[in-house]
Amino acid sequence: MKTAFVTGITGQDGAYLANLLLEHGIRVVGAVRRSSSPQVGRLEELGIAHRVELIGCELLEASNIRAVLRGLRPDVVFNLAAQSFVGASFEQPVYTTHVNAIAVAHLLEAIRECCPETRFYQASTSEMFGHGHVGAQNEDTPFHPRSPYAVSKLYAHWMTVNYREAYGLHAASGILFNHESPLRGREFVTRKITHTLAQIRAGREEPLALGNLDAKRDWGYAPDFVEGMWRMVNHPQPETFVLATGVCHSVREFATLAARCAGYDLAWDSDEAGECGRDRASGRKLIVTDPRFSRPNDVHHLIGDASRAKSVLDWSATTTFESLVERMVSADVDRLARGASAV
Ligand code: NAP
Ligand code: F7E
Repeated sequence: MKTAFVTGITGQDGAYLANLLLEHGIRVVGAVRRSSSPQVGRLEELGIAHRVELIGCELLEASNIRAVLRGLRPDVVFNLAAQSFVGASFEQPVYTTHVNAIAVAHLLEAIRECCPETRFYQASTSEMFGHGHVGAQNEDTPFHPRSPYAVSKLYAHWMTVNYREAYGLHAASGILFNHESPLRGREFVTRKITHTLAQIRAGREEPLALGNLDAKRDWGYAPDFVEGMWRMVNHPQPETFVLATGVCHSVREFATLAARCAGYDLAWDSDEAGECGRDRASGRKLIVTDPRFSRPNDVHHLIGDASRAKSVLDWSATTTFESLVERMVSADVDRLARGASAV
């Protein structure tokens, strides 16, 4: 492979994937949407902003995608761009559908027409499984999406499978469980917790407000997961793979451990305002619950079974939950100490 075209390059996975591709000696061209100043903070934090070529490409504009692919003829397209926040998809279901679903149809059509040899990776998600499953979810688990985000991603997943089956495109779909890192967006619960606790440690008085503390997720480390994407596009057959750690924890457990890493021993109790987490030493309320951060529908429990990725791709997650939380807290504490702006 010589040239990779990556949509969503400015996001968490886009930055780590670009880094990995560059390490493999691949030319990385990233799609950015129209803006007077693209968000290159993550690429800068990894020290690769100057090595990545950015190109304007509007994913809702079929002619724009075709023109870019015709000019570039990439060996592989990684479609990572998305309105990726599940909570926002309840407020903006149609916009989410356009970006996460319709744009994928445009991309697949453009590849079929302009460069059918190009390999394609679609960023699918464990959210497609939704709820109601006993045991861990794998490639054979039925889908039951519980948000406009999950529904839009399910459309894109099936389109990817269809273009593989109908036209023989090398179109892979990675069903990835939650993966986090110091470059995770600050609205997602893990980073919201680590960033806010670091701020509290540095003097913030306002407590951290969270929604559903009982939700459980299978949280892995993003750099492990982009390695899995790379292996999928290099696998001779285009297939669907689940990537996960196989271990799950609740939001409450994540927050408790993150607080410990930030120097607080949390005790949970409830008062008239709801459940809260207090620092045992001072009695100070560090975490409160706020219904504004709950969703009309939540997915309560997700845990993945990545044994197929292990046996076919020799992929497995290498970073433990404890090490992930520790890394995220120390990165946020360190950024604040240095006065660096948070990505
Ligand atoms: P992220 O940090 O939210 O990044 C999303 C990327 O999509 C950003 O580069 C963003 O560009 C771009 N984007 C958003 N709306 C767009 C639009 N209308 N047009 C063009 N680009 C747009 O997401 P991530 O965590 O890296 O996830 C990457 C992909 O994997 C997403 O498709 C996500 O749905 C999927 N996924 C993520 C996880 C996870 O746990 N992280 C798990 C499963 C699947 P701007 O910088 O311009 O906003
Ligand atoms: O929520 C609960 C929330 O927003 C995790 C995206 O990358 O992973 C991500 O989706 C859980 C949910 O991630 C707050 O209700 C409690 O149950 O961090 P999240 P997500 O919804 O799992 C999947 C795999 C993707 O594909 C998505 O693109 O935490 N929760 N309190 C909260 N969540 C947020 N954001 N904020 C809270 O205050």
